[in-house]
Amino acid sequence: MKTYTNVFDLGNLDVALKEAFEIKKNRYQFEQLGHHKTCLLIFFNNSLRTRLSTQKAARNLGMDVIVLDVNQGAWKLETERGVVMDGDKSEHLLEAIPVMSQYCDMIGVRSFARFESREDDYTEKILNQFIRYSGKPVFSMEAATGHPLQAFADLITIEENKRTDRPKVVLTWAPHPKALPQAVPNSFADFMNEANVDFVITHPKGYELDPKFVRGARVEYDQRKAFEGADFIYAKNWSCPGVSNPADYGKVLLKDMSWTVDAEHMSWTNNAFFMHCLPVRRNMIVTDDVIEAPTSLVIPEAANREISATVVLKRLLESLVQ
Ligand code: AN0
Ligand code: CP
Repeated sequence: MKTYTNVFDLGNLDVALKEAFEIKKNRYQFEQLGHHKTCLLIFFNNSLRTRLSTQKAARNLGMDVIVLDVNQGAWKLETERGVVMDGDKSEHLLEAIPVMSQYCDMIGVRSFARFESREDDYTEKILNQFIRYSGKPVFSMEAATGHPLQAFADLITIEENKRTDRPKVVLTWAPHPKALPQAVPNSFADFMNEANVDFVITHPKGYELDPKFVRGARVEYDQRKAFEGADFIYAKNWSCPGVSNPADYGKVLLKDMSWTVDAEHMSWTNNAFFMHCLPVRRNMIVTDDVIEAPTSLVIPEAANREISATVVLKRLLESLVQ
């Protein structure tokens, strides 16, 4: 595996899950693999879980880790080619990427959607420049349109907790005061569409996700109908993906609090587990009682971020020695 940006990079998901459970039994069993290798993690945006779990994963594999917060201490980076750089940006990404790649063997990139241009975000302009100009294995730590390390951890968590062979998994939109990316729901849909689950997406009209990720999934606009019989509720806010109206891309179209996941919502389900990638705004996305209930999986999900990252970084390391 040379890059990790979506579910298809993992190949067979059953094999990937098996590898994840083997690693979970002993997460240090491949610590020789990363000896004298360096993993560089580049953050254009904030992070708690990704920052910690990916460093832990790299160390499980015996790698050294360098973390760079681009906005704290590095030169301000220009990302557009052709710009006369007479403003506040001192360095261009086109030099910064090959320079950074001199000091490492693989690169993780966190670069959220900027909401300036739907096309730039949906063509993954920043992430693809890293893939093209670094000459090193590159993995997404949440880029503009996907968060595959999160979605893989979510799949592991569902596999560990499912009570039937083919559980019903519901991705539900929930309200949030700020415009958030579509990366998490996109990748969750990307993975659930390839997993052995009955997958349903529910959201208000106007919040349709990109067809590239929805594929054949059932979309149910009635949240109550969607929740009926659910085994897993996966809540997330996302801003308008601009599928039917590109002018609305990245906008908050509504903050309808009737979509907040509360005990009544959960009573419509098959005693479902509650999931969220975190960070979560309580009593916007989910009420205190639901996130604190024994059926809440938010902490095991976060714990599985170390496991998904260990599998992915191990496979990238293996690509170096081939
Ligand atoms: C980010 C998002 O919604 O994509 C990160 C989630 C892992 N969330 C926030 O910025 C609050
Ligand atoms: N879930 C997740 O990726 O969290 P962070 O933004 O804190 O890394």
